[in-house]
Amino acid sequence: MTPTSAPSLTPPPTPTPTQTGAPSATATPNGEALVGDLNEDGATDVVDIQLSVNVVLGVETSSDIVARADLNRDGEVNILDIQALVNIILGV
Ligand SMILES: [Ca+2]
Ligand SMILES: [Ca+2]
Repeated sequence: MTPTSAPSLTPPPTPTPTQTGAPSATATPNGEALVGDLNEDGATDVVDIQLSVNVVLGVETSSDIVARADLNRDGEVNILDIQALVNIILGV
């Protein structure tokens, strides 16, 4: 009962994680969402401006609406986003 070969402790080949697929930050789940359509009623209009104002004032706290209200995607909703929304509605 003498072992002829010592157990080899060679580690298994380590898989190198190659995450080459960069996540696209601008991708929307469905391409139907209108930019600035905060209440998702299919139109970007004065109602959405009101919602945007409410978000800035802290009255509207729905996470979905707050996320959509950040039109320039800088992480906060402020007058710049309202201005961008107005420009969209005016077609500027
Ligand atoms: Ca709307
Ligand atoms: Ca913003």
